[in-house]
Amino acid sequence: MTQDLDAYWMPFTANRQFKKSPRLFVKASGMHFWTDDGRQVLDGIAGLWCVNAGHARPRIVQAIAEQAAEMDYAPPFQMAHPKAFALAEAVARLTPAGLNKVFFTNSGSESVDTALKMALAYHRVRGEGHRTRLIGRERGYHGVNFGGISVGGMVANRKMFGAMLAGVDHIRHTHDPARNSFSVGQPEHGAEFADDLEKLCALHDPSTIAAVIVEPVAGSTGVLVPPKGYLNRLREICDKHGILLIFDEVITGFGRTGNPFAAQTFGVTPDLIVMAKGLTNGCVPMGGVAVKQSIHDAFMTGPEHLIEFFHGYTYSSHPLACAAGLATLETYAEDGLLTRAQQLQGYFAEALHSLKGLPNVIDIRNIGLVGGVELSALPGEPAKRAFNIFLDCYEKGVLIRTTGDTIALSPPLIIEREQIDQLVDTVRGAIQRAA
Ligand code: PXG
Repeated sequence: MTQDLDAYWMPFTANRQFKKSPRLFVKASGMHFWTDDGRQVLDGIAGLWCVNAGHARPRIVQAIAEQAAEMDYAPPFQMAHPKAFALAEAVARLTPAGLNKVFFTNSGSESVDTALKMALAYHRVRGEGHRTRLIGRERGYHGVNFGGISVGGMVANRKMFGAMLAGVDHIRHTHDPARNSFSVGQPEHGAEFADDLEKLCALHDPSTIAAVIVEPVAGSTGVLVPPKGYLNRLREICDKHGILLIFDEVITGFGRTGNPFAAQTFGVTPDLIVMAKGLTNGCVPMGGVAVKQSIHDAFMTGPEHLIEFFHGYTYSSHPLACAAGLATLETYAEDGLLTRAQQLQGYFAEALHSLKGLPNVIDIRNIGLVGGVELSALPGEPAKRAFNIFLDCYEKGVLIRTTGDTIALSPPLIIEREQIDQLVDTVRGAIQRAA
């Protein structure tokens, strides 16, 4: 290792540990990465929950290359290019009926802040500017911008950064190991956690609340699958009180739970869907927000030459991202990837739950092609046992992700059964060695 690692301040990384023993990928194809010393590593987390069609898909690679040569950039304000409209149409065909307007950003974090701003502005343009409160959930992850960490519920992501947005409150998370541990698929117990929203309505008065944002399946805080009936109950309470419901589908979008969006898997339609990651198969940074027609239309008043929504990014609907997005959605359609998790989830669940009974395994959670294996922490050293398992798996040629003492698995949706076996068997060995 001759390269100087000094200048790069790495995101969400233990920088000093990493630089002592770096882990570098230099190539990726299909289900695999290759390290700088030539080892093949099975990708158990789709890059970072984003490479849903697997790596280096030729159609996507070619679309990006051609677009870069044809038109590298076009301004997105007061100008546009054809692929932006085409991608919005293609996305709107995948979202639940009614969510047919799409705004583009460059990341999940930007999409979250965009959705929150849309919600506030929507109420205001309708003469309900008193609806200013935003409600998130404990253990929620909505990216790292100020809006997202304000409604988010990951303590480490918040505590260093001051007072956050004013007027934000949180409902409880749904993790209830006493009643639900080792649930296969959706847990039985906990729909009543949604009633926290009623309590907040009683406390603040519903007329002050603009929106509620939740991940249908909480990803970053350890794969928390919604209890049966929970999301339906949230929807009912929002409807009753005129509150917008936002699903953050940055992780669950584009096939992870067996449908294009988790909204379809769980049969609950939000008012706004936040997306990113799988939108471009992780190839070019891009995010988006899909909204109901009625939300969009509420802005379309006033003189026609005036801007209706004062928001956007220099790289909103970037040509390379749109080209990648279109090729990605074509690839998903061609390979049937957005519903492939339905065929594999039984096999995946069985493999994952075979880890029950191993030392220190205290819970296993799954839905579609996402799984979480929770371990008891080493005494006095939270997150260390899982991190050791992560390093061990990496040495054995498998990339997993850990958050706290939970192992998260979310492989590319092209994964084959033998690769599920390899993934789970490698995790099994590492858990045994970490005991
Ligand atoms: N919302 C959700 C639900 C996410 O999972 C974001 C927003 C932010 O997206 P950007 O593109 O701004 O990073 C995310 C991101 C992990 C992990 O290990 C997950 C994410 C990011 C980093 C790590 O669980 N998801």
